[in-house]
Parts: sequence; structure tokens; C-alpha cells
Amino acid sequence: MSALEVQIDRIVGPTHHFGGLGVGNLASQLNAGQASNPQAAALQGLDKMRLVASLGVPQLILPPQPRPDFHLLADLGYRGAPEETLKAVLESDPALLSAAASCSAMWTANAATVTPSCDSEHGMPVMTVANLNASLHRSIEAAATREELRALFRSGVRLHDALPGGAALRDEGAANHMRLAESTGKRGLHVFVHGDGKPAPRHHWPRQTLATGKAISRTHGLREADVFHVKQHPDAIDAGAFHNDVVAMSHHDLLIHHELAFAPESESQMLRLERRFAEISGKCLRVIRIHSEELTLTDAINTYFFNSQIVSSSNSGKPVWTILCPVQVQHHKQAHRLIQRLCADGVFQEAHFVDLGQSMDGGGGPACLRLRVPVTEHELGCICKSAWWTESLDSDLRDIINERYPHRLKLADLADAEFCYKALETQRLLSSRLGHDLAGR
Ligand code: SUG
Repeated sequence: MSALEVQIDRIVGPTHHFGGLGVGNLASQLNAGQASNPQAAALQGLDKMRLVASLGVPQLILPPQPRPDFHLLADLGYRGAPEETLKAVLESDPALLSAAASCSAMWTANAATVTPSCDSEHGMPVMTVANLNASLHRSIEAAATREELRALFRSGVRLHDALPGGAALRDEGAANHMRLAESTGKRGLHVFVHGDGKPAPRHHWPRQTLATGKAISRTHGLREADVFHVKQHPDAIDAGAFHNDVVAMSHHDLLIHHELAFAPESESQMLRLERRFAEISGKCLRVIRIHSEELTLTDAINTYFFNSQIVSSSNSGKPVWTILCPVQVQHHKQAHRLIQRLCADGVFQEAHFVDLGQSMDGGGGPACLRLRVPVTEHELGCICKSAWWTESLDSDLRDIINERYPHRLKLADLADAEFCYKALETQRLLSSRLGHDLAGR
């Protein structure tokens, strides 16, 4: 196994708006009803993909999923011509219109949980599409995500359907999963983070369950000794960390987490993790625990410090670790100082600050916007060619976005059938440029 890690991002769709739909997601709730800028959102995402690709990291691009989802509206009893349907939904249930038009699939870290071939008894990469059952607007992503992952990886992966089981098996994908492995990528340990169980958070509903982590570790063919089920700290969930990747980040043999990321009951699992890592690799897991005096939980959540995206590449044979932080980190004294310290200590060779304002206002930072897939050279070669980032693809996608995306959108604009037809047509254009034929749904 090499240490290659593919990053999969998705173009933000033309119906991107602030619906306030994110369960326990403070930014989403705070910005509910504000005017969004879909064009800026899509370009900001593409700027990050360009940066990642320029670092020599394999970058794949997915098209937006088709929105509004008229099938959802029809399934819920809104039938008839789109012109009337959209107006009727806006009037009777605006949150449903928002859900049907949501571009939340942009946050691909929630798309699936991924196990590389070297860790699985199946001997091939395994992916489980996340059911995203904690919220309506996200639960409608799974069916198309499955088709997209199948189109990207073809027969090269064992692709599992979203877990059944409704609320009991709430699954938000890789946002609550960390794979730790020595830097050559050989044999990884898998940490599944859940929020249910006692003590429970007082204000927000946990989005991931222990039963989900257990099911995925079984179906992915992981060795029991290499799996760790860790409970998220209820205070973190209540402070607005609705996913683990808002309070912890990891890459290869590095784990950086806030001291309030994990519940005290999980201490023994964390110790077992460190012991197991040393046992299988002969090396120490590098754990950096950030204390509240260095960065409060509130500041961690406001800046999305822990949602920075870590990537690595090599320069003349030397590894280069790069961290892509939200620009909010640069503007925050303590958070910025922490990044400077991590760079001075040699944890990262480079730091970049990226403006993802439109995604951040929906509660998603750099790491939310990518699904990482560790692959071998051979597996890399089997991935669908048309989805790879290239200069000419980037330029064509930008042309479509600049020409067809709105600069300003509010929920009421989504009741305009002409606008929605154009949005669906734009999605089809982007899909076809990316070689996907998913416009059917
Ligand atoms: O599920 N926001 C997303 C943000 C997901 C962030 N992902 C990770 N942390 N990996 C969510 O809460 C907001 C939609 C709205 O407000 O319209 C939203 O769905």
C-alpha cells in the first residue's frame, strides 16, 4: 500500500442557499435565510481543488446533484406542474422546498466511509454510502452518491448501500471516522466516533450512533483489534461540533484533537489506540491534544480550526505535509498562533489559508468538502479518467459557472420554475463535462 490519498470534492450547485437545516450546526442556523452567492460558492470550491491539485495531490471532481429534487416533492404528495408545485411547497412547507433544493452534497466528507484494500479482509477497497438519516435534506443524497461512486471506481471497489435502520443507524460517513496508519500507508487503525449513549448532549441530537460504527467495521472486514469506538464529548456536540471533524483532524500517523473532542469514558480506547499503533508499526502515534487554554471549544468551532484539510506529497523524495486552513483561522489570534507553532515544530511544511465563506456559512470547512480515499498505484489507475482535475477541465467548469450561476439567491427564488429548470440544465452541463451521466434522477 502506498500513502496515496485521492481527494474527492463536489462542485457546489446553482441552488446553493442558506436553509438553516443543519442539525446542531450553529453556522447553518445562524445564517438561515441570508442571501447566498451560488457562483462564489462554486468558484471558492474550485479554487481549493486547484490548490490541492497544484500540491501534487490527486483531485477528483463530482458534479452537483440534481436539485430541486422533484421526485422527493412528488413522493411527499406534491404532484402537478412544477410551476404550481414549487409555489405550493414554498407556501405550505418552506423547509421542504429548502431540503429539496439543498446543495448539502457539496460536503463530501459525509458521502461515505472508506476502508482501503490493505485493511480489509475483502482484499479490495470498501465503501459504505452514508445514509445521512439525521436530516431530510441530507438523506436524499445517498442514492445519487452511490451511482457516482460506482461510476468513479467501477468494479475496483466493494460498494455497500447506505445502512438500513433509520435513526438507530444514523451514519454521517467519513466525518466521524479516522484512519491512522504509518506514513507508508501500511495497515491502518480505524476510529469510529459516535455521539449517542450516556451521558447524552443536552441540546443537540447526535448524528452518529455506536451501532453504525460497529456495523461498518464488520461489513468492511476490519480486524477487531484494529477498530476503536470512541464517544464524542457531549459538551462538544452541545457547543456545535455536530461531526467529529469539527474537533479533531488526522492524517497518517498524526492525530490532532481538542481536549473536549472525546468523552472521558473513551480514554481507555484512546490509550489502546496508541498501544496498538506502536505494536503494529513499531512507531509512536503522534497525538497533539489542544487544551482549552490554547483554543476554547467555542473558538475551535467558530474558526473551524480542526476542519483544516491535511494533505501530503513529496518533493525530491522528501515528504511535504500541507495544511489548508479556513481563512477564519488566520484572522483569529490564538488559532493562527497554533498553526504557526505546528509549522515551526515541523508538523507541517506549508500552511495555506483558503476562503470558503459560502461553505463556512453553512457549517462546512475545507475538510468537510473532501472525501479522502487511500489507494494503491494500481487502484489509482482504475479510477474514471474524466473526473480528474486538469487545467482544461477547471477552465471549462469555471466558464459554465460564470455564465450560468446566480450571484444571489434566497429561498423564495427557488419557487421560480424557470430558475429551477435552468439550475437542472446547468447541473446536466456540468455532469456531462465531467463524464457523468447521472442527470436521470
Ligand atoms: O450536515 N450543513 C452541513 C455541513 C456539513 C459539514 N460536514 C462535515 N463537518 N464533515 C450539515 O450540517 C446546512 C444546510 C443549510 O443550512 O441549508 C448543512 O446541511
